[in-house]
Amino acid sequence: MNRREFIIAVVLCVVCFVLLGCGQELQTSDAKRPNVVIIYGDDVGFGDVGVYGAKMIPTPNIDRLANESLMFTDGHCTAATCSPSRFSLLTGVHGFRHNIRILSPDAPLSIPTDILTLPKVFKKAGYDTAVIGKWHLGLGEKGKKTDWNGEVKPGPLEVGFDYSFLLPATNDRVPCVYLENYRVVNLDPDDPLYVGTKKPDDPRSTLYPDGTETPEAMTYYMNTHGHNRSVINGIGRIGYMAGGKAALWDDETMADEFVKQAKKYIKSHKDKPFFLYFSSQDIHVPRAPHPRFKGKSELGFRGDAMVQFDWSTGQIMKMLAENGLTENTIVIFSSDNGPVYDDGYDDGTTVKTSTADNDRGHYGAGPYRGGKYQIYEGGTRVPFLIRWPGKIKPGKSDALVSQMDLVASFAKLLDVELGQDEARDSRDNLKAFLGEDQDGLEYMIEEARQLAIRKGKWKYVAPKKQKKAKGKLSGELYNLKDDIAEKDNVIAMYPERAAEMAGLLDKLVSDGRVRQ
Ligand code: NG6
Ligand code: CA
Repeated sequence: MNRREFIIAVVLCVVCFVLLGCGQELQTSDAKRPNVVIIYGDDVGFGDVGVYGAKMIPTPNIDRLANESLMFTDGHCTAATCSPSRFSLLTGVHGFRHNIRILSPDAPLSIPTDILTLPKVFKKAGYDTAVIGKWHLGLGEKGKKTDWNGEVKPGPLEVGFDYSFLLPATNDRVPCVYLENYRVVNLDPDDPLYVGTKKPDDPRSTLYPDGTETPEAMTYYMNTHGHNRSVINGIGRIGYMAGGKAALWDDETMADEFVKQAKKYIKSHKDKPFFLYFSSQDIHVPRAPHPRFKGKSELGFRGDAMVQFDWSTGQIMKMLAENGLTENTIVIFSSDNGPVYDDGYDDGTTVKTSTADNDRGHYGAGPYRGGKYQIYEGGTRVPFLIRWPGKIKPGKSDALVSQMDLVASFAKLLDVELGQDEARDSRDNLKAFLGEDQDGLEYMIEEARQLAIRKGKWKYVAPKKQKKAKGKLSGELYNLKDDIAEKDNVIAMYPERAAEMAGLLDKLVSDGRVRQ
């Protein structure tokens, strides 16, 4: 080899070395960036899943997922109703700080577009992000009428998602159409869509029966108190809608539609890290499972909808496997709030969520008190599973964990820096999520129409409005270690403990942040 050849050989070696090195670095950073899929149920209670105690609803797919997951027994959504709960899941900020209540059908986008969100954390780490399913966080600009016939925005795409395929509000609210990114799917411009709380009168649009005037239009099943405005597909809904006939969803194939969309998304993103927030409408009212699930539980529509949700979960797991993504995907399974009985729809559900008045042997909230809307454990303690093959050892964890902390914990996992004022109620609880810490949070706020705080074995429930009569503290105090069903309010026995808990809650509220 002459000198020139020698130099070329050395240069080639260096180039190869650098290229190989870079390749390796890319590989390691990709391995450090697992896909993340959140499979989210609507109103699925702690006791609605087989592994958590359900006997009358078969959930083989979720049970299989649970056997491969870390299964939390004290895992919480952030509030006992949907909009505040999802707001916090996606922002890491308590709903009460932004006055988030259950949103109306035509509510504007509730998440400020200039704050950090869970999908934005993923975007910062180079992920592609998508939401498929229920949204219920509002769409459109505050103070402006949303143009359902044009571009519906701002929405998910303004808060960090690259793609969205939505059920805009809830399945018991208008509009009963799907929204893909900014557009209503299959909308006929000659049949303009109206969405609102007042009766529509545009003569160009299809009108739907008003259930308060023509209850006989509600042929699917009868419904009452506020659910009987626009009757669509034989089911009364909250709010008024006109037009959009060609775009109407079919309630019985909604699960199939979301699964189909998720399948498409996973397949087309299998070569790049992605975050998919798969948000099922099951098992929220009106429960209208596909006929193939009818009678598959012993509990009527509610149980059958849960069987359908179990099927959806199984389909997602299958899609991941078929695309070779099982190993490098974190799957989180949970729910947005605790269980509820018929919620205004006469759907024959005979299951009550309170442990006191159950009459068929199914406990939607498992051994816990209350359910959806309520401050007791049944309101926010929900099924919570995390699977990450090879990284998270399957088993059970009693650590206290909250969906609130996913923002900060994923930021930690993905080396994304959190500003001091970003996601300020979200704490890094990664070790508990990975099964490396058996205790989890030292304390945690629970949110319903009132607030509560958990710390160790104690739970203090603040009254809806703090009444400090003659210096005496009101509210409730429970010792969850001895009394998981919150039957005995022991505030009179432990006034100092209650005062300490109330003080901590007050401080966290007035500080405007939970993360220190
Ligand atoms: C309530 C509805 C209920 C449900 C809930 C929202 C009535 C009487 N009840 O106001 O049916 O839609 O809002 O549920 O209108 S959630 O899971 O999205 O929070
Ligand atoms: Ca819900």
